[in-house]
Amino acid sequence: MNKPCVLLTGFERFDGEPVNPSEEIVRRLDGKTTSDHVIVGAILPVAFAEAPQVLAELIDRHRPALVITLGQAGGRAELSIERVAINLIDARIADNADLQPIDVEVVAHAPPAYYSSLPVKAINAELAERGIPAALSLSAGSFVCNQVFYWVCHLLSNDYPGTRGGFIHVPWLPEQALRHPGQPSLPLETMIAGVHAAIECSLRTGKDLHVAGGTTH
Ligand code: PCA
Repeated sequence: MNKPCVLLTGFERFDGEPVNPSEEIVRRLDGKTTSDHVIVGAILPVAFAEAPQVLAELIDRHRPALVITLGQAGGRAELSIERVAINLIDARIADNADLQPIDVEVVAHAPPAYYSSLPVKAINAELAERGIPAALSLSAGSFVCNQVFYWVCHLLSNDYPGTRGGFIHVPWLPEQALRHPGQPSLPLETMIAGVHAAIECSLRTGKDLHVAGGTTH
């Protein structure tokens, strides 16, 4: 029998960047086995019209036990474990297909938001223990990453209720940050170790930790 799989997605480059760190991480982890699961890596287009379709096909084809989607969040200093996907698209820039939707829903007649079904606090604690910069985040923005995060939650809760999924934003790579003076970055190896640890933690953890992780502002 085939091993169960983890679907790990990244995004292609966008916004004039020479690379997308999420793509680099996925390429390096694709095909690896962890906790008796095979990691299936895939790269999504930074395109509102196509990304949800590509994602839905991947989930339908692979029937993963876990879905972790990654994207670049330039300017953030840590791996950002996203908690909330919102049913809103408000694109600050055009996507790679030159679309710039403003104030439209991700999915019409669907809930305003979903929570990640990953054990976000356990992941955050695990990364802290390993010395990998990580933080919980309450917003994945209102661009293609939030759209894909929302679709992951929407598809899994409606069609695959036994499958957990969520989104992790990753900082720029050091070579990207050189073009953005004063901005933070993380080495690729650190991010790969962090995403790998997040996968293992998600497969191993049942109920998430009950520890404070909120913010006051
Ligand atoms: N980051 C963008 C879209 C693709 C990516 O890697 C975002 O945060 O929406």
